[in-house]
Amino acid sequence: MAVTTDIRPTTVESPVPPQDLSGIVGHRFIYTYANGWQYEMYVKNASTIDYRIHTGHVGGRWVKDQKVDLVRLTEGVYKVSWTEPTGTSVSVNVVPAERVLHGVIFFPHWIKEHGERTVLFQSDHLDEMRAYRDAGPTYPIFEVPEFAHITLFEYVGEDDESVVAIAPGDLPEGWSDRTN
Ligand code: FER
Repeated sequence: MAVTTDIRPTTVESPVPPQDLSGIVGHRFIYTYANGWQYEMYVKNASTIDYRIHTGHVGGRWVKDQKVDLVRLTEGVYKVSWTEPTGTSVSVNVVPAERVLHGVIFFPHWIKEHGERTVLFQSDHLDEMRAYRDAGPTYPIFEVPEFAHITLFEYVGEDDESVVAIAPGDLPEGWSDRTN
């Protein structure tokens, strides 16, 4: 039986379980959270994502070259975590084989009040986002913990700048609704 024989508890001497990220690196996936928000993530390499937000509180926002912490927790279970220049923190657990994902978004209070300020191509507005972050208010944090269903999961290759290259609003009608 395939049980947990190769999963050893982590220790100070051996802190990280075996890491094989090939099941998520180089993949693009589109998913819809239970609250209806539709997102797209491209894991460009083991430390970088590009993404687009198709609908939701900050629908229309898109980002390239966000640095992330990516780990494999166990066979087929991945966790992607990062903090945005806006001050938003995100941690997403992804189980591709089950087409399931769970994300927790921690928005600073100013984004709850003024999400529209972040609806742009962030890479062209990094200093502006940091200025908003520093102006706040940060608290109370707006936490959004939601499951999502992965509607599309595909291998597109690593470090391909053409995968996420245009704004969500400039894609053909219905583009993000393609499933597999
Ligand atoms: C996600 C949840 C939130 C995600 C990105 C965010 C790419 C980004 C939030 C923000 O900065 O507005 O699943 O995946």
